[in-house]
Parts: sequence; structure tokens; C-alpha cells
Amino acid sequence: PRTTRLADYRPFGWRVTEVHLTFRLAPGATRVLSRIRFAPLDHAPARMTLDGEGLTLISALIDGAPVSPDLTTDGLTVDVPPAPFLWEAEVEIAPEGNTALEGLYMSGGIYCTQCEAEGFRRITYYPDRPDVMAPFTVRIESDLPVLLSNGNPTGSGPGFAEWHDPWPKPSYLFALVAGNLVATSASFQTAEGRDVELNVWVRPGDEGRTGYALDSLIRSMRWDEDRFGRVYDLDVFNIVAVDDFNAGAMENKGLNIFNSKYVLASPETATDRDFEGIEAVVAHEYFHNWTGNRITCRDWFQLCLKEGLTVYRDQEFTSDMRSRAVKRIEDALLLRAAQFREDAGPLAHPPRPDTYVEINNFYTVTVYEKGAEVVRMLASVLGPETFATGLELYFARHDGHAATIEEFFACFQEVAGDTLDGFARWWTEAGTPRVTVSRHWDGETLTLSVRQETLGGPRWIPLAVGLLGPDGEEIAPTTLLTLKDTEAHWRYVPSTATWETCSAPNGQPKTDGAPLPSINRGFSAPVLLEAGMTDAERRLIFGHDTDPFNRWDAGRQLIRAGFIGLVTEDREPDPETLAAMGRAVRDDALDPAFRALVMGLPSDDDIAQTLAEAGRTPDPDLIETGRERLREAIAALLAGDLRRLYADLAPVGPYRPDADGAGRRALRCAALSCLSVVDGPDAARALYSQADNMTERLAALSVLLRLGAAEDALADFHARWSRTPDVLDKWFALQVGSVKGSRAVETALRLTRHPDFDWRRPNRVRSVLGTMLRHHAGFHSADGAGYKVAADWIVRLDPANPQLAAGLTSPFQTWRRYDGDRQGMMRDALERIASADGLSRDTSEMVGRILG
Ligand code: B3K
Ligand code: ZN
Repeated sequence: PRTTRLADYRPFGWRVTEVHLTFRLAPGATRVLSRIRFAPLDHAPARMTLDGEGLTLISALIDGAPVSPDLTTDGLTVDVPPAPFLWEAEVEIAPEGNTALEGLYMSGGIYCTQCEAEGFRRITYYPDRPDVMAPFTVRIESDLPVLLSNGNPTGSGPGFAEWHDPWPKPSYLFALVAGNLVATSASFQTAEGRDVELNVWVRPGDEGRTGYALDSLIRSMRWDEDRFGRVYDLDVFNIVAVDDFNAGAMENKGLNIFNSKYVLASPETATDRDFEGIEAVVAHEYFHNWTGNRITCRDWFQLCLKEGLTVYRDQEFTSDMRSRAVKRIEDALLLRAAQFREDAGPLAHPPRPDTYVEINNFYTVTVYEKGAEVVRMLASVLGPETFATGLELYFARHDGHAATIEEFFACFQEVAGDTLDGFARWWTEAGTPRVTVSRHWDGETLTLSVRQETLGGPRWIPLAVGLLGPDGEEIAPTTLLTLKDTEAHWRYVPSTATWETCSAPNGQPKTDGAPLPSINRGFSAPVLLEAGMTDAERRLIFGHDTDPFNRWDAGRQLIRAGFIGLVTEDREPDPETLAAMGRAVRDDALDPAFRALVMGLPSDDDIAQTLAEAGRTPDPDLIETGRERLREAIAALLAGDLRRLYADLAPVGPYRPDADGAGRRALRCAALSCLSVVDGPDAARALYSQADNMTERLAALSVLLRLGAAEDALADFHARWSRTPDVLDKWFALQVGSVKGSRAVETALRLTRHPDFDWRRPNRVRSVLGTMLRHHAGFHSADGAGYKVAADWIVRLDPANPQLAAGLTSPFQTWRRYDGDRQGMMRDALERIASADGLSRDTSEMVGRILG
């Protein structure tokens, strides 16, 4: 397979000034008629190449005269005149047989599309690249009741509908939906006075579960006006939910298509986490209307230009809607768990990569979440006003264009009037910087010496720093110290409450009365920090810091150290650590959501990664047992507090999916789960049958599964929800996720034979196999069964749905962490996948990179 390189970028030779598409829909044989006007640019060659895959060409005309293009496996080439011309083509495609879910396909009788990144070429011949932008006019011919495309509706009648999208867009934002759907609607008046019709379209029967998505959309639209001055620009905004979707959702202009898991919600069917996810994904896709659609990417290497910026925007939205502190901790958890791991292994790449084989393999945590961190750091080094001015300039200058990271960054350099060069490496270099901070106290002055170890030269690293006194009181407020070179020294000047740069400190350091720095507050830089803290210092920060992130993080470090001690030395966790945890969990002055996060233990994978970084070989079974013992120790110590919490946090009114209610439930469920270790299944049984919401019901079921007491509840759950696919997915996932060790593999295997398992549905496959792959002790069970089941299914799924199969390979990325036996079995599994006949570009690139 061919490698695509950023360095080889060349603009297309023509402008596309107009696109007219007519769809004659039929499941097995859909006709697509295109009329496209091309205008040559100065460098246009005499032959034009168009992308096309899996198309049957029926006819092709240039300026009305039949032509015979040369067909290739990935498109066609044709002689064209040196002046503007009209290209007309008719092709046939078969949406019914499209199991890859890319291009035009069918989901439960609904026609829908997914064109990002390169799916439009499966619909018709076209320059399928994001830097070719054009207005689209679409006519859909079908007897189905609802026919949708991008832009505004311009006409409809029996058997047809027409749409016009006036905003020039790249082909990846094209969308079409046709089916028997019902809408929940609202009207929104923009800040510019435009009335916009909002619709959330779902299958009949699901319309009672659309309210939260619609409300999230309205709040997103208002928020983007208020916070970023971004106003919506069409008369309608449609969201459609489909059950079969490779990704979470897609930001097609004016017609977002969603995985139904990110639309459908009611208290009985969705958990608090689902509600938060729906709010965030609806916002994310809506925010793309400006960051992605009005301004798009010049080429796919620039993917993080739209994704990093849009994730940053949706994170800010969630922070404003819910708790900023809790959101920051959740984002840091994800970044450290998934992105740091990616950056530390064979799949490492910069947020802006410079080569790829299959671009769909680069919709990664590095492009998305690290991309967002880079934007966040840019905002913090520039300060809110300069950042806002730079972003305004970006919107004004690049509206209607396909931009690059350099063009984005130039807007901020310009308004800052300064060179920020060392900052840009965050986009172009892979790897997580390691930052070491050492302290020097001479009895009067505290000096911090900060060093970075970074691939590809020093980057700007913004560290938010505060100081605590001996009793934990804040003696210096948060200040941003930005490390721009390999090393720098700062000293704190109490009289002015400022930090100044200085030379390396000398003299004998003292310890008495030294203030304690709280470094990287709010996770201001996504780095691995080594600050040389003692456990007593961590406890001081955990108990007192004004910065909630560092409070939580100090607690996390303490508990991780306890976990590691159990696993490697069979050492009982430090009672002082558990006592400190208990104080935080009891502290009613703290947000319950925060206390629930404090109770969360590091994942098995986190412990494995920590051990690997320390040069040790992780043993998945010992890690799993260590977790059990840690949980027992916590339960034994805190049982009384947890029983009180469980009772005190009982619901007071009807379920509401807001942050407060979610936080109370999170803490209550964490208490239940921990308590069950000493109290057994009774409370969980009672909660399962009494709960009026899915959050508590699922938490109870998970406890019952862990205790091996779930038989009745499982049957009851299945009976209630067997006809609701998004809820049944939870039933599948929970069974695999809540059992120990190799039983996770056995359970997954058994569930793949369940009559309700359907390997054509990505959500179902991810519920069963995705959960097994993320089950650390299960996937890595010593007999290799996890690797074998994974490889069998990846090979089986790949011909039908390459994106789904390729996505399932990623848990193998850590294979070099483990012992020789496991490494050998993982290598065998990967090599078996690699040698499968006709393996897709997607999966073969992933396996090749993982094997290295
Ligand atoms: N842009 C889409 C992702 C498309 C996935 C392509 N394999 C969703 C999003 O980030 O908003
Ligand atoms: Zn996105």
C-alpha cells in the first residue's frame, strides 16, 4: 500500500464551481448522476484525475460529448479542455451491500452516508480532497418519507426532494439520509435574527428519547455565539441517529449523522455518563460548523486543526455546563491513559503527522485530545484576550478556505507580535515531554529549577505554579511559568508575589520552613512531571491545595504508590494514605463528583504502564489481584463512612441528568461498589430493583456480576431491553467487563454466540470484543486465549468493515511491555492477522506499525 506524505502536497489543478447530484435510490442499485463544473487553474495539466472506488461507470460526458476515461482501481483519468467545462457522469452503487459503512450505506432500512475522510469517492467520481470546496445542489428520488441532504430545502414533491447548500464545502462534508424517520423539533433564533429549524430525526418509537440531544444542541448554539461569536448560517439544522456507525458522529454541513448511542437518552435507558457524552458530542459536531466546515483542512495531515480545536471548544462547553474541575480531571485521565500510552509505543505520532497509509487510522487520541491540549496551552501562554484576538483573526482570514496548522498558528504569532516558534513543536513532534523540577530553599528564597527532556528539541511548556505553606495554606497564588529552553530557574519574590528568572541556585539548601510548590496546576501542560515529592508532601497537597486538579492528582499518586507496593512487594497500603483518602471522601464541603474521582483507582493498564516505565515486567494477574486487595483494604477502613454516604446520598427527587445529580450518584455508586466487598450483594440487589434510572441500575448490576450474584438481574435486564439496541449493548459490555481474568475472554466468546450478537453492528462488536480487549487481565490471560479471540475476530471482521477491524488492533500496541511468553503469543497473533488474505489497508497499516 502507498504511503501519503505531507511533503508531496500539490494543489488540485481545477476549481470546482458547482456540483449537482441526483440520487435514484434503490438498495441494490442506486444511480448517482453528477454534473460538475471545473475551471482550470494556471498549473492544470491536460489530463484530470478523479477519485472513485467501487463505482460502476454508466456514462461520462464532457460539455455534452461522450468521453471514455481510463478507469483505475482508485479512480479515473480523462483528457479535459484547457477552459472551464461541464463534467457529467452516471454511476451505479449498491448501498445495501456496503458493510464498510463508508460512502452510501444502509442501517436498518435507512439510507445514510459517511464520507470523512475519503468516503465520497464511493459515491461518485470526484476530486475527493478537503481543499476542493464547492457549493452543492442535491436531488434525491425515492418513495421514502424523509429525504435529507446538506444546506436548505429548496423543493419537494411525491418521490423527490431537493436541497441546496450555498456554503462551499469539501466532499467529506456531503451527506444524504433517506428513510422512515420522525423528528423532534424546535426553533432557534440566532444572534443575527435568523430563525433556524432544528430537528432530531430517529426511528419511529425512539422519539421519546431525543429531548436531551435537542436541548444540548440549543445550548451549544447559544454558547458558541456567546463565547466565540460563532453564529449558525443555514435555515435548518438536522441531526439523524442511526444504529450502525463506525464513529461517534459526523459533522456534515447542516446534516449531522450520529451513532444513535450519542442521541438516544432517557433516565431509564441512559447513564449519567451517556448524558454527558451526548451533550459533548452534540456540541462537538455543532462547533465543527465553524471549526471544520466554514474553515476546513487543506489536507488530512491537518486533521488536528479541526479536531484539536473543536475538542478544545467542546471541553470548554462542558466545563461551563458542568464542573470545570471535574471535567479537567476526566480529560487528564483520558489523556494519560490513552494518549501518553500511544506516545510511548509504536503508534506514536505528532498531532500533525507527516505520513500515513490510511488516514482513517489517524483519528486518534493524539490528534484529538493532545491536539486540544496544544490549543489549550496556546490559550494559556497568550492569555485569554490575545488568544481570543488571534482566533478572531483566524475566523476572519480563513473563512471559506482550507487551512493549515501553520496558517492557524500565524494568526496568533501576529497578534502576539512575538515569535512563539518553540511552541509549534507541539504539533510536529511526537512524544510526551518529561519535566523534572528540583527545589532549592535557602531559608528565605525558594528557587525552582525546571528541566525538560523532549524529542526533537525543547518545547514551550506552560507550568501553572502555586506555593503552599507548612500547614497547607496558600502563600503564593497560581502563576504561569513557561519553560522555553531545556532548563530554567525561577525564584519566588514574596514582597511582590512574583516569580523572576534567575541563575542556578548554589549554597547548602535548607529544609526548615520551606514552602511547598504545587506544580502543573490544572494540568497546564500535558507532560510527565517528576517533582521529587515525598508522600507527606503529597498528603499536604491532597488535603489542602486550592487547585482541585493537583489535589486529586496528589491523591492519585499516593494510591498508585500503594497499588504498586501491593503488586511488586506484597506490601500493605500505607494507612496514612488510606486515611487521607477517607478524609476527602467524607468531606461534605467537597463536590461529590470530585470525591467519586478520588475513590477511583488507577486502571490495571495504568499500573502496567507505570511498572514498564520503571523497567519492570507487569504481571496482569498480580495487578488484578492487587486491585482486589486494595479495594478490600479501603472497604475495611472506610466501611462505616461508606454506609453513611450510601444512605445520605439516596435520591431526593426525580432523576435529573445534571452535574450535581450525576456527582451524587457517582459517589453513591462508588460507595456501593466498595462496600459490597465487605457487605455482599444485598444492597446492590435492592438498588437494582428499586432504581428509577440506568446509572444506578447498571452500577448495581456490575457489582452483582463481580460478586457472581447477577443471574436474575441479568435475565431481567435482557427481558426488559432486548429490543433496544443501545441498551442491550450495555448488557453485553457489562458482562465481559465485570468478571475476572480469563473469564472475560470466555464470556466474550460465549456472547459472540448469543442470538442477539450481530457482528455487522459496530456498537455490538465493540461492546463484546472491544470490552474484552480493554480488560487487562482478560486480554492478557496467560494461556493466550485473549490474543487468539482478538486475532480471530479481527481477521473475520476485516473484509466486511476494515475501520472496525483496524480499531480493534490498538490494544496490541503495548505488547513489548510484557514477558517473553506473552510477547511471543502477541507477535504470533499479529503476524497471523498480517498474513490474512486480502487484508485491508487499514488493518495492515496498524499491524505493521505495531510490530514495528
Ligand atoms: N469528524 C468525525 C470523525 C470521522 C471519522 C472518520 N473515520 C467526527 C468528529 O470528530 O467530529
Ligand atoms: Zn470532530
